[in-house]
Amino acid sequence: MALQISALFSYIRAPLFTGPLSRVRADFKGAGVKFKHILNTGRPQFGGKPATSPLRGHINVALRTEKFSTTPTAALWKSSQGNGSSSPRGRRGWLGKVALGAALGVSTVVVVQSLHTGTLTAMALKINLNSAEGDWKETKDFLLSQTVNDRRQYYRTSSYEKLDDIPVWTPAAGASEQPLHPRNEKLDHKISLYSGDITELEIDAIVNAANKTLLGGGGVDGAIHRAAGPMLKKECASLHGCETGEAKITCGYGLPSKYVIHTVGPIAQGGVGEEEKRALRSCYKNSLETATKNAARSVAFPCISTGIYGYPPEQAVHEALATVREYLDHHHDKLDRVIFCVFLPTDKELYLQNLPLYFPAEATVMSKL
Ligand code: AR6
Repeated sequence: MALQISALFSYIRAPLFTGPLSRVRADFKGAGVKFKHILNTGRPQFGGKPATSPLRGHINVALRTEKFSTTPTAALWKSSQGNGSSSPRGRRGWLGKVALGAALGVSTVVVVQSLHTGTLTAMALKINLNSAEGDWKETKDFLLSQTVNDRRQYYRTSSYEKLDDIPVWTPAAGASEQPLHPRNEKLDHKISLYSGDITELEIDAIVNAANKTLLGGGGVDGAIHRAAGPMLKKECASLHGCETGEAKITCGYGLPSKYVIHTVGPIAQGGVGEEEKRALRSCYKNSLETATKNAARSVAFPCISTGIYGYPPEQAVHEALATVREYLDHHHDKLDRVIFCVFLPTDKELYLQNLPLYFPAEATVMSKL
């Protein structure tokens, strides 16, 4: 018992309902009703709503408030008493521990979750995603070994979007412009257009529009690093940078996304030539290849290079859509979903206009009558 209590003390530092575990999120999907109930304690919210202004490239994700000042220390608890909870004694033990947890300022959710198979006896690993201390490799191995459900307690974002809740884009028949690619029905249900903050997507991999250092920056890069926490920069530092058009993968750490694929878009402030076009296409292709090599089946892209790097978005959209289309034609069995994540209303419009050219609906047969 002494060990149990000391384990509890060393495990729990955060007061009741703070830290990432403060979020008790219940998604009830049944009878067509969905509740997303988030218990929060008034800690600063992680903004991330898409900008409504058409201003480009200077989305001040950096202004979004820093968050999660508490230190969540996670642990793996091992059961030593089998499933003692089914006996009356076990049930008393449970209740006692839940009460003890509450008295100690421990989230009841944590206690119940930790004790569901028996008594606390050991801490196998401490995870602190708010600190740069600690071994990123161990942290990564631990997080990647978790199920999505188990990983949720480590998210540092204030909310997350499940893959199943991200609508699939369906082409409307009768597009006014002639498609640039033939229809491929194997690609139905594989494309989404998501308007919002990429850091909130609970998918296999999100793509980061990074710079060659891979050590963070502004725009979407800054947002991803802030949301993932300092371990991401530690792993990035081990990668020794990335060339334009290349892609490298890391763990997502405090992000709902399992992986981050970092790619470096071309700087196009001096205009777009063949070299910039090729580099932008390489970003998309290499990111998709990196995803499939790592068995990531759902991938989200921001509009690479179209912010700080100045690539005209009305040109970039074609490179993005053409490359994804070509890749999916050859590898549709390796990917379940490719999500184009737009942050600006103007980008959403561009994608809505151009998606039917690359992912057309079945041709409508015109009646002769
Ligand atoms: N979620 C989704 N998209 C976003 C988000 C977000 N949270 N925040 C911005 N965007 P940019 P770049 C969109 O400037 O042009 C960094 O400093 C934004 O609206 O982030 O490739 C790097 O370190 C735009 O559509 O990336 C590099 O130095 C898109 O993300 C440099 O910027 C890309 O804009 C890279 O510049």
